[in-house]
Amino acid sequence: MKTSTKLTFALISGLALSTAFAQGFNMSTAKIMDANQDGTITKEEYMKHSNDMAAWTKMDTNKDGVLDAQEIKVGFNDK
Ligand SMILES: [Ca+2]
Ligand SMILES: [Ca+2]
Repeated sequence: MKTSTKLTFALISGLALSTAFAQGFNMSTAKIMDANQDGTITKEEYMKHSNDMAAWTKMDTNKDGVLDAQEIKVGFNDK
């Protein structure tokens, strides 16, 4: 019980941190950034709307140079 509470707290802290990095980003932003609407955001698509590469690096968790659906979901923190 204690461990899972700790884990939940860590997850929430992690989310809060990523929100701070990607401030103002949400799923609408993601849809606008995804210029060719293939469900992923390439670095080129991203850079047309933001030069916050620290946020990019944080969101591209598998470091393949593309934000896939899962990374977008986490990074853009839809609410
Ligand atoms: Ca795209
Ligand atoms: Ca990626």
